[in-house]
Amino acid sequence: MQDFAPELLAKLKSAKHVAVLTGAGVSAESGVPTFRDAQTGLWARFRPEDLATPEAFRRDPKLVWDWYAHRARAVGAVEPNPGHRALALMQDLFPQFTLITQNVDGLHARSGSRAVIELHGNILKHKCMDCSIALDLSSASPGSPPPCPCGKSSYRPDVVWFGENLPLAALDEAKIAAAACDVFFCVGTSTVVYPAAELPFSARRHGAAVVEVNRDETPLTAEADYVLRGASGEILPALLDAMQAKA
Ligand code: BJW
Repeated sequence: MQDFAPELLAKLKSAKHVAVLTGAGVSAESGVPTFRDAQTGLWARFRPEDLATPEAFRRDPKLVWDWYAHRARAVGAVEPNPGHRALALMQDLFPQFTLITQNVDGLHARSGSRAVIELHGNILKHKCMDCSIALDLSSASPGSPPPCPCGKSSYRPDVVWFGENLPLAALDEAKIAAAACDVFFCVGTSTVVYPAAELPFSARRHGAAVVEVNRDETPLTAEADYVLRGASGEILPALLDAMQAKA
């Protein structure tokens, strides 16, 4: 069994509120590509300016729609991994537990996590580019994006692109959790995309112990109270076991 710092286990045992921020790394072991990993990340193969900005969608809606339709299909074909499942089990171990994700893949909810705060939207949902009305599409087919009944624009994936504001209620809830929690986990994120990247630093300023779970170093590493180096699909289940062994 992996060794965890006894002080970390003691903090978790007495914690009233645990908050977790996840990023693409938590879904990597399910087969969902990350964004910034050097060989396999999406941004190693595609330019975000061409695909993940409102300007890109206005310039070439079909290209962007097809790219997201392809990714949505791929997400539908994978399963949550042991990291997702450990987080779903953790939610019942604390009086308050807040799961905040930057991921758009819906895998936390599929593994049983409740009330997931999705900061960057959900790739399986769609809304109008102009009036923001939600569209119920069971799956997006490649082709041109369907027109919205408002007549002003077409549907788009309900994700947050660069230069766009995050959903206000979700961001507020995440900020409140970061300021109020006793322990803040940052799992599988490069911690470079704002405003999500600010949350662990805010948690630390408000007195939380910050735990980073990541295969690699990030801008948070030097500031984290505990660094658990490795794959989240291995570390989180091991941590859960260690917490339950201590209980
Ligand atoms: C593992 C692992 C394993 C791998 N186990 N670990 C302040 C300063 C500077 C810039 C800005 C700022 N404020 C705003 C900005 C601009 C911009 C920004 O942050 N840019 C920076 C990149 C420089 N932010 C925005 O535009 C945001 N909007 C905003 O702030 O609005 C107000 C505003 C507007 C205009 C100007 C200023 C302010 C919106 C950001 C939207 C991000 N959207 C995306 C795409 C979503 C849709 C889609 O899926 O296509 O969100 S980009 C992409 O990055 C995606 C992710 O959610 C996000 C974060 O990536 P994540 O999850 O961290 O993935 P990776 O790949 O980066 O990292 C994976 C990590 O996992 C690595 O560390 C690996 O080591 C690790 N790992 N396997 C454990 N098995």
